[in-house]
Amino acid sequence: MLFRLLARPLLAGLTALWLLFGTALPAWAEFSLPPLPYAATALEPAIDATTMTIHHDRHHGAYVSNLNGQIAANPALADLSLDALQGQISAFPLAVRNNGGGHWNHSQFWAVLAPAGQGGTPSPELLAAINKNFGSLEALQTQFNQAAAARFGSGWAWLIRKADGSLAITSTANQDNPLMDLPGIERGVPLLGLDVWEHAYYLKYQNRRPDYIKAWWALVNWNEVNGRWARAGVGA
Ligand code: MN3
Repeated sequence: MLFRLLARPLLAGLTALWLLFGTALPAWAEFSLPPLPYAATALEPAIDATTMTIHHDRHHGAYVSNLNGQIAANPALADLSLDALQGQISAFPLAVRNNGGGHWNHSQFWAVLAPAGQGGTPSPELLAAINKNFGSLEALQTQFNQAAAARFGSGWAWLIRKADGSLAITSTANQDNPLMDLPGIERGVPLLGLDVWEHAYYLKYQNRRPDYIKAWWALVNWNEVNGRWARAGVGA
């Protein structure tokens, strides 16, 4: 009699727990789209609000949902952070590489930008490294712009900190990035990455990629880049 009295609430309790954890567990492991850290209009006029909204909500949003769509077929994804995934990307199929890279790259892209005049300047430590490796900030920008303009088709230009502590400029195709363990990629910790996919600029600049690159420099969030530089050497 006692068992019969307890059985029903016990079963109900277990069912509730199963509903709670059984459905919540996959959700914890999923990747999520970070909100823009500023209004979509905040980077105007260099980057217009329509481009920002479509780029963030639809393009970045699609990388996140497509990456989550790969978890069932690649359960190891559920145990990896987005950062850790990049360094193990060669173990996964192309869809994970494209969408996992797209998610990482765009998450950094929003973070390294700020409204014009609000991004600060390179820290004395970073500027010393820039001067040592490139001669000047202007020389870095010239080399970066060349890498961004010369990337054929879709991809990214990057300022990276290499394992030996030096700075370098490199570029990657599609949604690859310098963290990926792939042949042909110059590896390092990305400090600043520029999206040169046409979806990043075409509405306003059409085929004038160099004009977009030039305008973009005014939006660089050096405060964020300084932090990435400071953290990149830790434990290296
Ligand atoms: Mn993009």
